[in-house]
Amino acid sequence: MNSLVETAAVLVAAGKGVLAADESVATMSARLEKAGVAPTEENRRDYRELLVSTPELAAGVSGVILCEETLRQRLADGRPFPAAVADFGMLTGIKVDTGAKPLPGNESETVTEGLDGLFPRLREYVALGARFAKWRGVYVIDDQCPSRAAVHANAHALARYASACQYAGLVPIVEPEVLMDGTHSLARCAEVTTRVLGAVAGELAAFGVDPAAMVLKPNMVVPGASCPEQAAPGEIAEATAAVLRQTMPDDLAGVAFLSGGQSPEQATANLAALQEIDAPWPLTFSFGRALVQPALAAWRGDPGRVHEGQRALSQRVRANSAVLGETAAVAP
Ligand code: 5MM
Repeated sequence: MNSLVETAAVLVAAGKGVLAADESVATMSARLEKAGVAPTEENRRDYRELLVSTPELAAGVSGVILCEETLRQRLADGRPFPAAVADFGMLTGIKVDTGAKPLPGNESETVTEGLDGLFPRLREYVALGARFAKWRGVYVIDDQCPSRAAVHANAHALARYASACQYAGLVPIVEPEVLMDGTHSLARCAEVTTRVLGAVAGELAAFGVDPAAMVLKPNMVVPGASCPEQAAPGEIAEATAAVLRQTMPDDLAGVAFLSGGQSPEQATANLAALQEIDAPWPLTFSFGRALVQPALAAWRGDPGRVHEGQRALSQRVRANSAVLGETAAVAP
């Protein structure tokens, strides 16, 4: 087995998922401000230190995705974040896109940028200790969207990114996110997610990306957040698995779902229902908000409340890890 295939298998090992702590500086600053914390570089660092140093985090987390700012920061004890994450028994990931930007001609939609100069950046991230990477394409659902242009442009970028990662020695997490915003039905989300994942799979194949050395990070197939008819976890799991089976190759290393704005409890319930589905790949989590929101709310920037923040993160990680079954002894 080559090392990228092994690393991808570690990321989706039984009982474990990925912690997405890679909010860009702008997003993280906004979330800190909302929680009443000054949006300074030091506070962003303190918050990420709280997360990665949570006791026993590695029991349920295989890898932590960081943004570039955190990748270059140090813990209070002087260790660079990638070295500390490795010491804690996890792999370091790095968000390498530079954000979803308006798509000229289709301004209500976005294309994710960051391909210019990507390969040398990836080589540098490897030197800094990263073992995997992440790139997120974003798709909106309404009567007109997503357009063919948005579906094609984002699939193309995701595939170029994933190919560059594998050449640079990083496992790519490929994240096409169909947003939950809107009144659309479960069936409409399934139809759009099928189009999006089908296009992504086609571009990945065209660029020669090895499915066994990558992890897909899709949305679960859910009704729009404002749809009057919501769905039970069993329906969501069935719809999600049907879309994945229709679009993804059997030799994909694994699927690690984003939470997409679901409450922490909803995301866990849906992940649990997905475990009941017969699928050729491990199905795990790569949640951001559904893991860290309770931690941020408990910490509130108070150095005296670090343990409360870590306890809140620990609870969410354990809840999700528990639905995944036995933890396998796979070394990072
Ligand atoms: C943690 O947030 C990630 C970075 O977002 P921005 O670039 O917008 O700051 C984001 O890609 C995240 O990993 C995914 O959206 C999944 O997070 P959720 O909260 O949907 O599980």
